[in-house]
Formats: sequence, C-alpha cells, structure tokens
Amino acid sequence: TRLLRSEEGKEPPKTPGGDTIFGKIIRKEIKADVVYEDDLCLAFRDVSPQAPTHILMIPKNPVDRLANLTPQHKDIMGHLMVKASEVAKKENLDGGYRLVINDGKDGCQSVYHLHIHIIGGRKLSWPPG
Ligand code: D5M
Repeated sequence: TRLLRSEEGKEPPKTPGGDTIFGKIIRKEIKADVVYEDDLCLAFRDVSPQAPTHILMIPKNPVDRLANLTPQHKDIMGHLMVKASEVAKKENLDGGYRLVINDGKDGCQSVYHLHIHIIGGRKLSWPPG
C-alpha cells in the first residue's frame, strides 16, 4: 500500500553537509512564517501541518541529523529544547504537546537539516506510527 507523503522518509544525501531548503529559509531566500528567531535558531510553521499547531525549530548552524550529533552539539540542542518549550507556551499549548525529531529514512526524515517538530493543539495519539 502507498505511504502517505508525511510517512515517506528520504535516504540521506550521498554528500553530507550540503544545503537544504531550510538553509534557504535561514538566509531569507524563500519565505517562511517565522514565529521565533535568535542568533542560534529559527522557528517557523510547517507547510504541511499535521496538527493545529505544527512548528519546526532548527539550528542556524546546520547539522544534518540526530545520528551525527557529537558532544559539541550539547549546547545548541539544549538551546533548541528550551526555546521550543517557550514557543509552545506562546502558542498556548497548555494542554500539552509533543516534540519530535525524525532521524533517517526509517524515522521518516525528509529534510537533512536537523529540526524539532513542535506539534500540538489537539489530542495526540500514542504510539506514533
Ligand atoms: O520533516 C520535514 C518537514 O519540513 C515536513 O513536515 C514538511 C516541512 N517543510 C518542507 N519544506 C518546508 C518549507 N519550505 N517551509 C516549511 N516547512 C517545510 P521531516 O521530519 O524531515 O520529515
């Protein structure tokens, strides 16, 4: 059976470290609905929302995927989590929400610039598919 588009992961690029669509968003070469920005990170609304609130939180200094994190990423990953929680508060997700990082093809990652999905605004199911 055919997978939904949202369930289609992609193989990682053969040459890692390349630019992605999120790089273009950071450089303002393409538009995004930005909800938070600072020197280290950017948060914008997902073009294909899976819930009433669906925001992506990304580091400006790209790392391609969770699998390639090293101890030097500890500070930025902590920053992304703290800012994601602040964004969720600002979006009034008081009833709860979920942070998701998809890794690799089997994890349904399609953009190889690490991002945290902030998903909420409805009752979510568990476990995810
Ligand atoms: O999630 C990648 C997500 O990125 C997916 O939910 C769609 C979203 N996306 C793709 N292009 C854009 C643009 N241009 N603006 C906003 N959101 C976008 P993954 O976890 O890699 O499957």
